[in-house]
Amino acid sequence: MSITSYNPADPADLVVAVEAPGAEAVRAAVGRARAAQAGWLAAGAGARSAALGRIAEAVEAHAEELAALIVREVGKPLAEARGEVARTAAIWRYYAQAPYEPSGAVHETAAGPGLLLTRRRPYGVAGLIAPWNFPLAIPSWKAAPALAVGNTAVLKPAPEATACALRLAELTALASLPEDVFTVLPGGAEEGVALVEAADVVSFTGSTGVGRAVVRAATGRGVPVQAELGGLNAALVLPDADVELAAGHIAAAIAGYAGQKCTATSRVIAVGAAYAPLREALVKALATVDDSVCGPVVNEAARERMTGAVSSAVEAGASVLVGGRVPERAGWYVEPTLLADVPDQHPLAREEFFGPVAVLHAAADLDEAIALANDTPHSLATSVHTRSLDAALAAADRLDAGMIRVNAPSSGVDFHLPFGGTKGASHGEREQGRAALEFYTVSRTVSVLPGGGL
Ligand code: UN1
Repeated sequence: MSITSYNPADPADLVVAVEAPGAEAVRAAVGRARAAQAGWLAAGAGARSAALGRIAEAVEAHAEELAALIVREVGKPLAEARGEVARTAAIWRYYAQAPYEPSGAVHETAAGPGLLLTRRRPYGVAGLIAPWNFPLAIPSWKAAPALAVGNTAVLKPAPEATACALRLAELTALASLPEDVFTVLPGGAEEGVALVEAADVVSFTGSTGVGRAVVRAATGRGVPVQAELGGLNAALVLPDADVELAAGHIAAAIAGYAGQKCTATSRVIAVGAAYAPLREALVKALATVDDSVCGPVVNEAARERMTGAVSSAVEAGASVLVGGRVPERAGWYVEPTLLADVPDQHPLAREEFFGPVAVLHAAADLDEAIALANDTPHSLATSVHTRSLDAALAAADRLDAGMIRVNAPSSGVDFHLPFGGTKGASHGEREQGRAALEFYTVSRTVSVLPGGGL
């Protein structure tokens, strides 16, 4: 089987074609990574810190080339692609400091002299499965913390982002990362399954269905696993909000990179008198979104799924406030679209579609808005737009979401803070920030008692 990726803006442009290596090659790569792990850990904090810092420098030195590759391979608009490259360098630089972080604590004994210590140790080989929508940042925010604390890592990228992942591996080699410390193996389902069956700790980002299977497989082996799955994210707009500002943020969260972020907004909930002005401002903002913000969706199947859901919602009684057509041009483009009156149980109101489409709801008051926002199986990021500190704090308290962003788009992530959702959106320990360092290590308790404790 061969793994191919095509340019979403120009589907005739083949970006890369490689033979899928197969399950045996995955097991062999994990074996080499396992053999390399002891040396990588023993090299010490200084060597690991320096290597991660050099990767940050290599990413920065190739920034424009990497941004162009992201644009070509996964259709991300250039400004966002540049942002992702900058974020990628920042992630490696941030985790370059992590090897020097304390790895445990000293405790008092319950009785008598002695030294009680906790010390966090790496598991061995981290198996990483990454999606295509952040083709450098997500592999990096999984790999960098894993490596910082002394694991080695094997990454299986999404087929659609194969070239970006292979380039990242080349840059780590250019940065003199020792061999077999970070391996990229392109592949599909067979390679993914083999990796989950062989790794010592597993981190997955992708669809809910595949993610659940990964969690089951890793848990069945007794291996720690984290999974970032779908998000169905709401934006709440209160009557006191600056409507123009809110509409700008929300339009960016709906249509930025064609809505292909697990943090994108797909449900807009207008409270009371906010409804009419917000609808008008949002229609205007979405109508003026262009290719520099939205771009194509990743492939034909993604476009068919999105446009099919929109027409079925319209057949079920929804009205199109803006967008809704398929542009007549090459590439997998979908118009930024806002719908109203989508029946509650329609898939567009309940499932993640990964397209620049959102549904507008009305709520009588903040309570109803929060109830509507919480009525979803995947709560990742919710934005709240208001000038009232009380309302913002009440919403932050009562919204059932992993991330609550006040007067900001639901998308956009602080790479040094924990990242993840509630309910079906995430499984296991948070990604990013210090949480990731915990995830990739296990605590050991060491008791040192003088004289054998006698
Ligand atoms: C962002 O909003 O900048 O797969 C990042 C995703 C998320 C990352 C979102 N894990 O879309």
